[in-house]
Amino acid sequence: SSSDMRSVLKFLKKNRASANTEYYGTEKGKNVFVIHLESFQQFLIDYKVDGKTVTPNLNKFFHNKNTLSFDNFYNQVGQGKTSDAEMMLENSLFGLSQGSAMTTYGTQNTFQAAPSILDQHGYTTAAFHGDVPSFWNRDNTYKSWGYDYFFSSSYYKQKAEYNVGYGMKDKIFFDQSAKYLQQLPQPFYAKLITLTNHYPYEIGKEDTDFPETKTGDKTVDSYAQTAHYLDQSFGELISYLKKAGLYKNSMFVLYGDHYGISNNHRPAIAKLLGKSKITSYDLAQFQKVPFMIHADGLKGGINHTYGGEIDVLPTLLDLLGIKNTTTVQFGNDLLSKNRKQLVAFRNGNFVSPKYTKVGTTVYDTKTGDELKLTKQQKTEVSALQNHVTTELSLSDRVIYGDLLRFYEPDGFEKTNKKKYNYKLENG
Ligand code: GP9
Ligand code: MN
Repeated sequence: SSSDMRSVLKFLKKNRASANTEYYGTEKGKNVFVIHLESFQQFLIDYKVDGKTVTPNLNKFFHNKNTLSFDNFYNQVGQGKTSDAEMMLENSLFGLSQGSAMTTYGTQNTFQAAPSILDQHGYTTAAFHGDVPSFWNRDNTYKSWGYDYFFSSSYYKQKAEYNVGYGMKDKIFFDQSAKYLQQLPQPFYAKLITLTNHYPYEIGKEDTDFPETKTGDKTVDSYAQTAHYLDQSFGELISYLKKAGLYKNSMFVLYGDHYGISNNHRPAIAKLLGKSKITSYDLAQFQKVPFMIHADGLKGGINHTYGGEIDVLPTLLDLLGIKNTTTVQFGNDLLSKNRKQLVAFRNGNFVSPKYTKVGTTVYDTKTGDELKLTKQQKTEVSALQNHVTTELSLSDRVIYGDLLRFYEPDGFEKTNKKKYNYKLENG
């Protein structure tokens, strides 16, 4: 009801971190590229297999002086995997504790999503993905989010050898996306969702000369190969964009959506990380994914703030100088100096700079040691737990109750889903 909406707004207002004046609006008016690195984990950055670098292009990006690189950034997805990541990134709402919010609520609900917000600030918005449009109910959800365009598999020239796994190979996908990107009116917001680095990490001999890892776990060992392929694809995309004159006037946002190697592979994870055994603490830390923002002239560096996917939207809007204090967002600007550094996982576990909580066990985040809590520590941990539980349940209420239909903030117009049609006119 609308009174539920009031409790949500009260919570958000109390917890809102202020923007960092050093960064606010510095990227105003630039094109925005959001590059979704499928199943890509942070440990791959600067990682080597048999002395060979897995991701040379992404590493270079990570260490570039104009890239803000976050090294304590966690994925927060649940069962909705990619779709949960998309929900968090573009709405700053959590996925649900079960299933996928895009699938169940994407068609009907009212949203205050990134594409709608940016559209109202003069942006053209487009999503690109080399799979069928119905996967994760994207075709309907993107209308609710206000995407002007959705380029899915039928927009791309197809050949049998262009596909592997779920859809188009990333190199072919980026190559063909480049020609659409060049035609988009600027400024634009373009999200490109890659696919090749997806379980079961299939890749043909013709597409890789990179060595497998040697954990002996079949589902794990080709992961570095598809990650390497994704890295090469990214390198190619950047060179297309430079050629097309789209590089300098754009802000690039790169993120890994979720883990590639699940918790069922502890012995293999131990081998990859060079550890003798893997604890629940290690598995929680293994949920780190890359988050990088690059733009010409941006003051970059490696940033150690603790955050996650829920925090992306306010961060981007602040960089673009777009007011976002009235729209509903559960995250907080990663560049803010007074943000609460607390990362909620969908199951209620969490990580803060001091504590990593998994089930009922609490670890010291710095050392990984299991803690026997003092009275003082107990109080701190339960305050954090309380915050996590509250934000997850309030976000759930927004989605279950479609609460955003009751709230029209200043400076934001309700999305008109009927305006959008992603069907190709002639087949
Ligand atoms: C398919 C894709 C995969 O279109 O985005 O989603 P995932 O299995 O990673 O959730
Ligand atoms: Mn995914």
